[in-house]
Amino acid sequence: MSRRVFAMCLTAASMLATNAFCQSFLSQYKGLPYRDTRYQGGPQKIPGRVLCAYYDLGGEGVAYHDTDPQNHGSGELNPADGTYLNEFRIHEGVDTSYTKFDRKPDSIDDNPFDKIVPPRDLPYVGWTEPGEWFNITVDAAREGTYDAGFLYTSNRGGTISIDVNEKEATGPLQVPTTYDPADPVAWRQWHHWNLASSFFKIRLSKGKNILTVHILTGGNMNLAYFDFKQD
Ligand SMILES: [Ca+2]
Ligand SMILES: [Ca+2]
Repeated sequence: MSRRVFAMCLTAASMLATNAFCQSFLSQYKGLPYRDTRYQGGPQKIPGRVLCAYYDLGGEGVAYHDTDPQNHGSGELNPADGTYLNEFRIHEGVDTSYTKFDRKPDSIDDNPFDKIVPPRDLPYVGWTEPGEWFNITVDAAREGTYDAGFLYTSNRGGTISIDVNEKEATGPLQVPTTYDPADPVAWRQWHHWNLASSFFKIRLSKGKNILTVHILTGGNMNLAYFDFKQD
């Protein structure tokens, strides 16, 4: 066998191995696409908007890892009052809240220090710490590379990364800080929303893929959504 043919065989073998690895991960994964009384859309569609707060069902160690089992948003910052938004995923470890408009005396998420005004009543993942992660089952319309915009806040900067089917896909992604010393309200540094366009690109197979969002460094970020479009 010539060296070139041998190299081609090795490449083919490693592609087969990679494919087999993805298939075995997907067949063994116990998490399920998020659903509740309002959202019953199944795996989130790509191209399209993928909400972080709709991370998978399956609990700690399967669908996510969080630093503690409390949800510091639902039921804590947002008191349990029977409403959908205040009790959103209240018994899960991932910490979630939602964008609040028209609040007094200080505006919260519709504030003058937003780089972009986010959608109202949008659930998001907050209270993020290094080492935390969550999975999102998505459904890609076709095989190919997709470009993602990212709606977030980042009080102190930080890095995240994305895996596709348990394989690292992006490496560390620097999240630009949204800290603004001009804001006189200290706690509002957690609410300066920004849209990072073309934040990363990933390659997906047609159909079901599992995205894993890792908080690598920094924390203190609020993660709202990724807008995926075909690259
Ligand atoms: Ca928690
Ligand atoms: Ca957390």
